[in-house]
Amino acid sequence: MDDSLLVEQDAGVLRLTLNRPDRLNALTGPMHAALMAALRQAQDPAVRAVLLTGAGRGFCAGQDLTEVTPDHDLGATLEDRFNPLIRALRELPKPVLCAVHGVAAGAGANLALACDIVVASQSARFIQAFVKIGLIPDAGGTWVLPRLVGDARARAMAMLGEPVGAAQAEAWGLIWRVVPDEALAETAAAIAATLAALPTEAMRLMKQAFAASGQNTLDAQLNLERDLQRAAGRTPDFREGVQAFLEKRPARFTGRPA
Ligand code: T3D
Repeated sequence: MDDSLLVEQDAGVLRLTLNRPDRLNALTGPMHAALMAALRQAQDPAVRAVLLTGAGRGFCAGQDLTEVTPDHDLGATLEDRFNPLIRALRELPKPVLCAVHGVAAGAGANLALACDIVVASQSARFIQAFVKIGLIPDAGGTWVLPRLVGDARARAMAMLGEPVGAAQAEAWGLIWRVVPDEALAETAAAIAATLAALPTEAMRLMKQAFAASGQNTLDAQLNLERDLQRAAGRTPDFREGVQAFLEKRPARFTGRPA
């Protein structure tokens, strides 16, 4: 049995662990298929958050280069594997947390950056390694990098392919938070548990709003927020949130849609 992706579901969290540690979790065809199947599993209402992580000493070294033969059509790999994966992560109606330790290189870095929240250990590093093998950033890299860190840093990261350490990544806004190496697993599990207990429907609507904000004018975005907030206001979690506030108690969100 192929165990290159470990999938565990517990207490509302679907935990996905890239599991080819001897290859720094470089991504293969079977791993892509397993990731897509897991993201379909994540549509289950019992899943309220996804945690993506890697086994061994690093998060992910991108595409497995041993699969790349001289007659290989790179565009086809993107079309068939990476692009659907990045879209599935972005469009998943649940929050996706990525915990990065060690190296996140090439499409491995951009896989992490496609997630909603990225937490990294102090010794983690992000490398747009593509240029080292004559490629351009893919898996959404040329889209997400300028938006996260600005054009100047995005271009230098892509063109020089130098590692960006976790502290720098946090300071630049590439990722959410850096934690000590020994605290990563615990912190990631705690954030995932928190996400799984929050109003899932509100997070689905937030993801929709953020996805549209890149193209929208302020005016259009205000209209979209109006519509999405109207939908959020119809959920049981909104009613519970207000009720809990008035009763001065913690809210018990169910994640159920309206
Ligand atoms: O069609 C398409 O495929 C298009 C899609 C492209 C998407 C991409 O992701 S392109 C970019 C692919 N990734 C890279 O170019 C990164 C290659 N790896 C490295 O540069 C280095 O491994 C790292 C900087 C990531 C880490 O360096 P280090 O010194 O910590 O580890 P290492 O010794 O290089 O790697 C450990 C093992 O993993 C090693 O195997 P060995 O010698 O112990 O048998 C190494 O060959 C293997 N490995 C690392 N990265 C990959 C890999 N094997 C296959 N593919 C890899 N990407």
